[in-house]
Amino acid sequence: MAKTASPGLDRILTLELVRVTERAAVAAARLRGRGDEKAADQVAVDAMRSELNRLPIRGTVVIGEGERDEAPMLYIGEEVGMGEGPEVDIALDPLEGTTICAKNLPNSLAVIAIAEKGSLLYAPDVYMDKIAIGPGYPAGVIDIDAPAIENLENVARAKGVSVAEITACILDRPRHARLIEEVRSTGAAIRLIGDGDVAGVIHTTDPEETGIDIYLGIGGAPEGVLAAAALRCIGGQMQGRLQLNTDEKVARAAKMGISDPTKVYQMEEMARGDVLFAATGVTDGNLLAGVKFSRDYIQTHTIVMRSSSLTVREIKAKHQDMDKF
Ligand code: VTB
Repeated sequence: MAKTASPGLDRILTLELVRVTERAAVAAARLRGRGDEKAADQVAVDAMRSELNRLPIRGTVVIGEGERDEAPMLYIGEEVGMGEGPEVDIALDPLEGTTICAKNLPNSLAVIAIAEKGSLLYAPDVYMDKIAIGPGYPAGVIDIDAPAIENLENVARAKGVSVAEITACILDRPRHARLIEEVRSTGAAIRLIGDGDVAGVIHTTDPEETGIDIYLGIGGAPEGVLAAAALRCIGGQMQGRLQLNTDEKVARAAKMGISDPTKVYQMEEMARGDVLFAATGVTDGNLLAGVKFSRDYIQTHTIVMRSSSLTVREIKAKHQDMDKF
């Protein structure tokens, strides 16, 4: 009988990913609000790694905790998984928003994306300029090279509202002073976030729920690839440009195969082919609830999705085998 194999990654992996981010999120959540970013990150890394190593994959971390010499675990190039099964690229951030978690503020997440080998942008840990919107817009509404005013006007027009009804999400950083001024001059509103721009980009996919229409500004490049992977699965548009503003950064990027330091990457160039993405809330957020600890169980809230089918699942899980966490 003919096999009805689905193209791309084995879809069974989709649900397996949930366990990976759930476990990292629970570990980090135990350290919410303790003011210790490093400790929260470390427990999330340990938990994610041990769960990843139970997956039937031959995985390579391509976006991880850092270069091999600066990250003892989940470093870029580390091989994870059981060592059998498909060869995959992995982008991960066991605790996206370490400071948010340490302060117990909204929207810290445990996130992971898996793609076929060679399908994710091998981005160095530098900054990336980003622009993103959610699904439902015609192609070409955003352009990273256009002034923010133009992008906001185009998004408002396509949405059928005035610019004053648009909200942009921007990282609260001194480097964004001019951008913030420009956006405000249009009458648009801004959600200034302290950290967590993976969540910021994902939030553009559900403006009614999150109040965010567009993501703008400069954040981490690894977070850019993770956000692009997520948008590939929900739909939306995103562009990114690495900020390779020193010779040293240009050289580092070149080592990772990036020959044009000023290239604008489209979402599909940052995460190609079949992509799986999962995120579990660590602290409460606009789209995902944080981990809840009660006497008899631990509750987690995860979003898990796959680009080839554009299926988005939300999984609320009650874990009663608490000693395992
Ligand atoms: C953002 C944010 C992350 O890094 O990417 C940011 O989303 C960029 O770096 O949560 P700066 O903090 O230097 O601006 C994080 O804050 C941490 O990785």
